[in-house]
Amino acid sequence: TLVDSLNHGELSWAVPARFENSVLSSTNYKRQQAVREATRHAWAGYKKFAWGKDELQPVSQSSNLRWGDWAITMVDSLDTLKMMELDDEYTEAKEFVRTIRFDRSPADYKVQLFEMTIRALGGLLGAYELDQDPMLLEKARQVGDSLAYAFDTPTGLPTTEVDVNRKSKDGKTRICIAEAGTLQLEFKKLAQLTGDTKYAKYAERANDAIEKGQREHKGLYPMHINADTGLFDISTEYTVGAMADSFYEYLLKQHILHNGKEPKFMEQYITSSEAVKAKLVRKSESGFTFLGKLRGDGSFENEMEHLACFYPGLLALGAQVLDRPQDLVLAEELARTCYASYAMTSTGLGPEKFGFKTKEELKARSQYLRDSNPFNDDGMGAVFGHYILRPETVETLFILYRVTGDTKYQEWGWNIFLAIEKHAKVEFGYAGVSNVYRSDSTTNHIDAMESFFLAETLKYLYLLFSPTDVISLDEYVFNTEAHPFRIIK
Ligand code: DMJ
Repeated sequence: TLVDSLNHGELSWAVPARFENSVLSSTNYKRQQAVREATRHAWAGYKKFAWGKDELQPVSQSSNLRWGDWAITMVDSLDTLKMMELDDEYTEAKEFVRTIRFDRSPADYKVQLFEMTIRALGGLLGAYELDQDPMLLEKARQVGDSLAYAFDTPTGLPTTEVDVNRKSKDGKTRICIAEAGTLQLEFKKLAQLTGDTKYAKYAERANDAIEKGQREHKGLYPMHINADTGLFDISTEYTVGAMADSFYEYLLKQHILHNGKEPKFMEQYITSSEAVKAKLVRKSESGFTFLGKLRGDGSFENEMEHLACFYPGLLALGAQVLDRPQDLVLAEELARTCYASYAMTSTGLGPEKFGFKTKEELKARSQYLRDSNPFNDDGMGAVFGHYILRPETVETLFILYRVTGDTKYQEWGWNIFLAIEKHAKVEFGYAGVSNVYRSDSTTNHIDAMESFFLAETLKYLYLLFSPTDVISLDEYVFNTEAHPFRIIK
């Protein structure tokens, strides 16, 4: 295979002239190209069995319309294809996107505001930033207009869904904070690029409503808020994992997007990161620093979600932008833990959720639990053992590499890429893995290739091996789906 050849040094891509004087070594160039080949393979599977549909189902070699029939894998992949100079693939994708009407849902589904903001609106804006084709911005505006019905609430916080065909909000008004706080980058960028301030107002009203909500812990936000009343549901949990994650991310990233011109976001980010450090960071008995969950009853869960592995990258970015060296120390410790969650398994892939046990707890476990749920000598083991091609750990490795220049992050990323090639690659595309401890079977696949695999996982891996001026962090900020937005200077 390609990767075997690479490991044995058999492939001899010539390093192109434009990279000759860069810090890109030939090893990095080969690795970067291997990721590009993987992207081509994922795309070819999508093209063959899911062209124009939302997602490829690579095991059954079929497709789905899970997101409302907006060809979401294609829209989410545009800037990845562009960045990797997969020109034929990019051109054919763009021609198809030109035909999509984002003012309706052909499948007549209610579309999810959060997902379509980060994937569809974010994807079109990211591609527009790299390409400047007005068609892409027009499509982004169409998505923005369709999603905007969700903001028709007394507080300006959105509902969870939109009925695009009936032009109305839909779904629940008890929303999670990730839904409330992961639209600001996209709608503000749309406002800047179109010159239409109404889009920025949607973002600001949602920000204001969150700020007004009463909270128990300074800097930490309960998981749910009510879009009708603006009240937080204070009985819920506190986490930087599922349902909360990108809310925290966008505090810092709004500050970056505006090039530091809106200091309130910096203050909110600093307050939140201090609270996260005080309340959610713990160290395991064997010395692994991790991010757990504070439950409503005040107890603490010694488990970390794969999703929370974006947080070390966020801390590293904040450390650089806001000159907070202590945050970088913590970011590196947490990144080591996230990487260890991959390295501990027999596939080299990281589980959806992992946890820590003390020596005492390990001893007390029954034989059944020991067999079915392995924990290693460090007391670390999977809680949910599947891997669905998620990006957060490689995202963190990419940012840490850019911030520190430490090549260990490239080595870790390469090991993860090799594990993906070995265990997630199928004949047409890539599939999730149902048990990261099972390396022996071909029946170990989940029949889904999520669009974030192309949008994020492969993109961050590619950038990890690229020269640092390819999508420089001085010029761009990534939305939570890895779409690059130019910093507004
Ligand atoms: C992506 O859609 C985004 O990264 C989001 O912030 C979290 N979930 C997935 C990837 O795991």
